[in-house]
Amino acid sequence: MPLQEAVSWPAWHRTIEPPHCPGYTARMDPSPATVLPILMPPHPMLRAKTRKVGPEDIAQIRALLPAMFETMYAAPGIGLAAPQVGVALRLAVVDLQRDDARAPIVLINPKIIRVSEDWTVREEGCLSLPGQYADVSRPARVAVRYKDEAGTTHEIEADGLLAACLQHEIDHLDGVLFVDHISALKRNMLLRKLAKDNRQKAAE
Ligand code: K1U
Ligand code: ZN
Repeated sequence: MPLQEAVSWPAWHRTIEPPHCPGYTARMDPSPATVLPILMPPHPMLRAKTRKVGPEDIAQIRALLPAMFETMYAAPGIGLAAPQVGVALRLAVVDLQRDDARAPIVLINPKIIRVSEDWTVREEGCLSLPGQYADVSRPARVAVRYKDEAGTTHEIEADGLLAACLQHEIDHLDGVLFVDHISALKRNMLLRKLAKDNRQKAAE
C-alpha cells in the first residue's frame, strides 16, 4: 500500500514548526510538519508484522519522516515506530535528547545483531498506551544495524535507556508491545485501565 494511503490524515490535525536541529532541518522540507494520530490497541496495525523498506519506498519515507519526528516530539516521546502512525514498514525514529540538543536517529530496516547476556529491568511507557507504565526486563546492551534515509548503513552499540528504546521500537515493527514482556495478569490490568481511561476521555 502506498504510504500516503496508509496514513489517514485527520481533519483535526494540527501543525507545528519543524524542530530546531541543524542536521535534521537541513535534510527536511522547511514547511511545518503534521502531528499524526497515534494508534492505540486494539488497532490491528499494532499487531501486524511490518514489511522491509525497499529502494522504491525511500521517497515516500523522506516525505513521512518530518511528521514522524514532530509526532514523537509533540507527544512527547523518545521513539516512534511507523506502525504506530499506520504505516506497515520497518521504519522508526528515536531521539533521547531534547530542544537545542536534539539528536534524531532514523532507523530503516533495523536489526538487532548482538545482545548482552545480562538483562536489566527498566520502567517503560508507550505512546500507543498513554499513561500506562510497567517494569520490563530486556538484554542490558544491544548492537543494532540499520540504514538511514540517505541509505548509509550504521551500527550502534547501546546500553541504558537507548538500548531499551531500540528494542521497544524494533518490537513495534514485529507487532510486539511492551506489555507482551510482562505477566498476562499485569497486561490485562493495564489494557483494561487504558480502555477505561479512553472511555472517560471520550465522555468528557
Ligand atoms: O515507541 C513508543 O511508544 C515511544 C516510547 C519509547 C520508550 C519509552 C521508554 C522505554 C522504552 C521505549 C516513549 O517514548 S514513551 C514516553 C517516554 O518514555 C518519555 C517521554 C518524554 C521524555 C522522556 C521519556
Ligand atoms: Zn511503543
